[in-house]
Amino acid sequence: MPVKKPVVVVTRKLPEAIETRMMELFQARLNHDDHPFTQAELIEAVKTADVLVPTVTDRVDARVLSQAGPDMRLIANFGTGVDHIDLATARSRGITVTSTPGVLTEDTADMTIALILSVSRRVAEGERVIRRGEWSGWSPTWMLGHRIWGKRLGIIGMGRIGQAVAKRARAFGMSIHYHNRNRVHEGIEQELEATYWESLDQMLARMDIISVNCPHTPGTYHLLSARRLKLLQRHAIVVNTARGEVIDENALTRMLIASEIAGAGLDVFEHEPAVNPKLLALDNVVLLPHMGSATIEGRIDMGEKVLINIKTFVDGHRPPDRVLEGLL
Ligand code: 8YV
Repeated sequence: MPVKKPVVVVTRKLPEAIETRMMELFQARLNHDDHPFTQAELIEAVKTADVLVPTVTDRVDARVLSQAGPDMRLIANFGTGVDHIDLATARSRGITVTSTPGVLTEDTADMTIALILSVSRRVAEGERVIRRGEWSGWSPTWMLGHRIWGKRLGIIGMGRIGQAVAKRARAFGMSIHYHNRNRVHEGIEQELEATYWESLDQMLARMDIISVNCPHTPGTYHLLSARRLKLLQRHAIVVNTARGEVIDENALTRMLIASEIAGAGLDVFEHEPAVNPKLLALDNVVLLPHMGSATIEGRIDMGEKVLINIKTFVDGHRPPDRVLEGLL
């Protein structure tokens, strides 16, 4: 007798190859028009499915999870960050949570460097000038940015992505500094010629460029608070490709308006998809709509990871990318 395939609800449209495989392997319910799920749709999904595949646009909170049906055993997140999932409630209900680490490291690091260059060398600003038809010709003292070669880069969060940023930044001639909960292995520090700062405050006060590469957790919420942002030098720039919540966005905006720091490159925001309107008016800011891992190769790799996590789980094995193991 054929075995019943598990019901898998996928909340957003995924690359075609992934969706096809999802249909072959599971009883998959796909989101053909790619609309973001409402809370009601999420509740309906966890009530009826065996597996939920959410993304960063879903708020899988306690209210949703408290209504999970008896078959809901796995949340196979499409993405690395899991701050949109209430892990404590998932744990209490015996639901395993997996993510997709590793496969978006290089793309996100690339985007971090793109933002560092864009802000320092005024790339987006220059492009806007041309599009507005305002370029009247070259001048030796016009549109001057800052050289990144020889600058100090302070990386907050020296995990996979932080290290990938450091490797690239070395090639661009920056010196590497970092703050992390734990000091990284000596060999890695040596390879990156990286300086560890136990005190984030001390590091912030001395850097030219800050890159946020840590996850958003209760411990990193507003890690760059108004007080800490004040420690930055006036010529410093801040780049964030991690999560908006790690920076007090209002405080950052106030400081940019007052020229208390020189610029910012933001791929993520505190209240996505809303962006503080005051940021839109600033020329010294480059804003991207959460595109850090947005490559077709990356999305397919993420999808493959989701498939592997689900398949191993439903086959009775421990999925490779467990964030949380349902212990019930
Ligand atoms: C993803 C991300 O695109 O993986 C993450 O944590 O921030 C993004 O790059 C998104 O989360 C997909 O859910």
